[in-house]
Amino acid sequence: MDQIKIEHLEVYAHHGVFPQETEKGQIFVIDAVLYTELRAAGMADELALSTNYGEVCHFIDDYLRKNTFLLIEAAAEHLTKELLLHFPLIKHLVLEIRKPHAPINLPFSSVSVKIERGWKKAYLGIGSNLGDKQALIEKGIEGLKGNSMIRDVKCSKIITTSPYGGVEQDDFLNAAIELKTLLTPYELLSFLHELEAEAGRERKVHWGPRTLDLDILFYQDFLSNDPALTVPHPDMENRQFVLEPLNELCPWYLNPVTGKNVRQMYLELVQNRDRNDEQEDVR
Ligand code: A4P
Ligand code: MG
Repeated sequence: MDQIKIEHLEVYAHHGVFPQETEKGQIFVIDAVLYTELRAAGMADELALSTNYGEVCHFIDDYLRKNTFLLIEAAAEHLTKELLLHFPLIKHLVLEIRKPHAPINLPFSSVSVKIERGWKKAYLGIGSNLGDKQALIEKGIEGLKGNSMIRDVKCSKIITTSPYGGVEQDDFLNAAIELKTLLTPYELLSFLHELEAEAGRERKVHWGPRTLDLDILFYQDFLSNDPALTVPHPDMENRQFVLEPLNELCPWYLNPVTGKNVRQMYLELVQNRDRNDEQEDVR
């Protein structure tokens, strides 16, 4: 992806673990690489289509002078988050904060931290089969949209589905959601649990009735087989209530584990179901 680079920006600020560092202050040196699309701005010769590097430099200077952190790790973490929230065309960035006058009492040229952060695309499944299902799903989606660390939320059609998994229960409403987020996979999961709790979710029966269920189906290129967070969702290939709405949002999205795209998984599931129905009819 295209880049805008900022090199050796000097900021006089007050970060550090020692009292003299926060009282007296010192020079910090910042390098940043901003990943963004520059084609449109380049073709039109139009600043409004790009990110103004002057504004970014002043934003960094202002933020690091007005806030005080013990660690440059914290300064970098918070600053990258604020930059990604404030400048919408920056997709991800690499930021290095150097401290050439750190109180080490040994000869050295600089110490630094360097981090890379950015917006990640994720797909969720959402479902409800208890209470005012439609209102609960809509409230869940509003909850996602209300989190500043989540943006570009798109929802598929909401469909009615028969219960899957063998528990006798009411029909579900299901949908799939696409979003971009600055939350890590585990932070996203914990936010989804908050939304489920707000919807009055009680965990009584495994695969049983629920006011709101939010599952992470895919999260960028993240792979995990941790039982607390398994991604991609391991049973998605068998679930029409997941694949049908997901197929509406991202038919060509590849499951990184099986190499199959969503459309292929969906068609195979429907074909198997039809074949089984025909065999049942013959018997
Ligand atoms: N967990 C692990 N991986 C994930 C992930 N990718 N996303 C853990 C979200 N959570 C994940 O989930 C149990 C634990 O799974 C969580 O603590 C989390 O850390 P839960 O929501 O508490 O319990 P559950 O929902 O009863 O179990 P499970 O296995 O998550 O069930 P599913 O997969 O959510 O399926 N039929 C229709 N038609 N429509 C439905 O929506 N849903 C289910 C439940 C059954 N049948 C259905 C539907
Ligand atoms: Mg669940």
